[in-house]
Amino acid sequence: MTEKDLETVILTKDKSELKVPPMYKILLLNDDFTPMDFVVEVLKMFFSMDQEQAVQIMLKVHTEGAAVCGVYPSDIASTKVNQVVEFARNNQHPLRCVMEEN
Ligand code: TYC
Repeated sequence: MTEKDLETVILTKDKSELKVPPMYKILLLNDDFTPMDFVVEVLKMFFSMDQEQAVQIMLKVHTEGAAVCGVYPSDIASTKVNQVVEFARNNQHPLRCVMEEN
């Protein structure tokens, strides 16, 4: 048996590797111009909601000013925000979508 065989290898993880990644809420914000049906389609397309859920969240935004439509890690959240805003602008709607740390 060599000395190497007797060595005890201790694997440690850096503290940063153990932390859960920060999560971000995505919020839709109300405006006076984006059609309700368009917002419902956005919620179904980008946040995998069914018709009923999407209508509920859209109405919450419409009456309260904003609502959370999902919670994701940073890179997924920023990709979704960009996709939603690009889709809205391509359809000439001023819909606002933002992310904030949970
Ligand atoms: N307030 C808009 C209207 O009356 C509807 C709307 C809902 C707009 C949600 C944006 O994020 C929004 N047509």
